[in-house]
Amino acid sequence: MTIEAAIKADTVSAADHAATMRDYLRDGEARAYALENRGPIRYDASGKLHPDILEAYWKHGFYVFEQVVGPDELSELRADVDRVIAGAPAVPDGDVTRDGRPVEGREFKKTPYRYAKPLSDPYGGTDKNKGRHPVAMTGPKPDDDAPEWTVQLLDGNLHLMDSCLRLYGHPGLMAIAEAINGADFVPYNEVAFIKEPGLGPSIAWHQDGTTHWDAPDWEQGAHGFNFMTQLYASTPANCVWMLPGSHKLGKIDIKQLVADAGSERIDSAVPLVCQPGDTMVLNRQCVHGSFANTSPDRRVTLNAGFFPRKRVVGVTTSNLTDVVHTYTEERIGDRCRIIALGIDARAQKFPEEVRYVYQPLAGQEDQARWSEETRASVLKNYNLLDMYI
Ligand SMILES: O=C(O)CCC(=O)C(=O)O
Repeated sequence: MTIEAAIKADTVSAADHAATMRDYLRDGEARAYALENRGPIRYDASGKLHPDILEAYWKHGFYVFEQVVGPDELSELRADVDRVIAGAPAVPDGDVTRDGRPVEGREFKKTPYRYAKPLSDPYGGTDKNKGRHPVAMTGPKPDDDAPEWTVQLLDGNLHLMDSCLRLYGHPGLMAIAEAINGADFVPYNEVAFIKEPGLGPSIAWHQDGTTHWDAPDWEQGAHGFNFMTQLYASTPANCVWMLPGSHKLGKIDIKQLVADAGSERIDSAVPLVCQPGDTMVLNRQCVHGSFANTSPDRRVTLNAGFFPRKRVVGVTTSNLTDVVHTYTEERIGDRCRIIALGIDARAQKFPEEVRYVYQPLAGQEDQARWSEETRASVLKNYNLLDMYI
């Protein structure tokens, strides 16, 4: 059987999948580095994000900010992620961890853990996630010693991991959010994508955003963006891929892209290659996705999304589990307090940094001090107020 036939029959081995991807990965990486949309966070004379960066972001739909996270902070983030994964049930809804301890995270109303079968595609070709993943990716056969389930996502980074709350309030990242979405930017959600070597599932090609595609004032930034901070190297084989410029094109026929390419390796896409400690910004309207991780390298990506406030106020919509919400001023205000809490948590740990002033809550800093009291009263279960557009 040829590799392509085996892929169709879903009997391809992990090794053969990796071999089939090789040329596509190499060519895509060269295209990615040719785009000239990466470098450290830079500001103009007035302290705002440098306009050249914004221009490159809006042109391509993503930008890689290099070395946002230094070595000590990176170690803390990695240790926190490892601690949370070690406390996860060995199987979905199980009572014990992989090493037989009682599971952790039960104090949170929303389960922190999402699972997938190793190397599978949990969403492609299904109506999950509001049907936004129209085509299934190849699900290679994992090695015989693979576990039955792998943790693919952590939900609620900020109440699970103090290091993530501190990263959230990073002044450079806040300045980027302001430059892209306006000074009154509002949060989306914070999740961690986990792609273990030989286990990490695909996230089939999709565009995020569900509410504003047909709006008369739809534009390239209508559904906001995600920060994606990389705790390990984000390589062509394990990383998110995207189609440059696709955030400007409205809803795209992904089935057609795959048909044109003759495989899931769609033409002209680029891998979002990053070093550990880099944070990239990805426009949620871009076509993007990731392949089954048949590489030997782990990827852990901390997502934190933000929207322009005007795109959220008064919107009635359902979240990914189909519960309907209206984003009132009060609800948005409550969710935005987490931004202020993150800024304060960061300022306490890194007093030498210039703390970011979040304009909608300027002057109210005393009402969002980070403490054990606000951990319980403000942060815990904050993600029940996540907003989805
Ligand atoms: O990290 C990944 O593999 C997928 C991320 C993604 O699709 C998203 O954040 O929308």
